[in-house]
Amino acid sequence: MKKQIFNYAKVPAVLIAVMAFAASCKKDSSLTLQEHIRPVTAQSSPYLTQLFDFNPAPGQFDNTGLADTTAAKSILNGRQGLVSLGAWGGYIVLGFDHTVLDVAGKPDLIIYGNAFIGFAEPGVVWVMQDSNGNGKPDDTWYELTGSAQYKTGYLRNYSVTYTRPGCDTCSVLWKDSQGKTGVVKTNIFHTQPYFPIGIKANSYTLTGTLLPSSNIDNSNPSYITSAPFDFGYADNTAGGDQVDIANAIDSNGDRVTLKGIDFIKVQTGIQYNMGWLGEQSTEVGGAADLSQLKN
Ligand SMILES: [Ca+2]
Ligand SMILES: [Ca+2]
Ligand SMILES: [Ca+2]
Repeated sequence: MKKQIFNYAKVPAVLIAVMAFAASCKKDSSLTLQEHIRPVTAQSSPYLTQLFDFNPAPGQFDNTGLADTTAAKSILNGRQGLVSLGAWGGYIVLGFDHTVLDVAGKPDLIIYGNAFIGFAEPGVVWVMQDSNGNGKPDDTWYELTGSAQYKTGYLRNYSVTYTRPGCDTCSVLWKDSQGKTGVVKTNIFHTQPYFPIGIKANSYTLTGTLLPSSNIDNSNPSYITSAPFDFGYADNTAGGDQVDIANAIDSNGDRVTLKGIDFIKVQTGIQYNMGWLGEQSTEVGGAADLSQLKN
């Protein structure tokens, strides 16, 4: 007997259209119910619109106009500003006015910084869905993995405690969760306190992911250079860094699937003293939803 093969060419076009519409309705309703997707509207901005938290690590720009709340707000609604996050672990938490969807096979976000050739200061990018739909970043952070994940010196669930120094111009001592100690070294170019004046306790602890410092070349101490990672980090390459929501991982390093995200956190990823250039410190100049960005 001749085997029957379903031939789409014989199905009326109108029936195919009805089938496609039914499939898309089913998909859309499941997104809305399960993911609290906030759709793009005519008023939506491609850029960040909300600042939720700014918690810098000590650094040479702390307590200056490059690392205060005004600087943190300057990166909203476009690309006019810049904020410095200080040494390892300093971070900023920001939000969009809509859910940034994961477009399959494409990067979804661009994070602007001030990196240039030979001077990357890579920051780890974290993303969060507003799973409980309350408009606040009180859900689960997922790291966006990049090319450093499997390199020696990469560490998740890492933390550093910074201690208030004995004088305003003294270097800031740190101790990490591995028992290692060091200083965020003060320099002659920036003579204000490096320990954030907003911190009232005598020490504070930051937690996140440590990136390896293996791309840093200190063979010429008068000009230490920092080459970028291949992909996946903020303040890594000139012109901004594109990252993909599909690269989200959980605290075990396993991939997770997110339909979209509402909040991002950028966090300085490397602990390193760059000599007269000061500490490695990620700068953020804003971010945008690539699918909404007009050329
Ligand atoms: Ca994507
Ligand atoms: Ca929430
Ligand atoms: Ca920088």
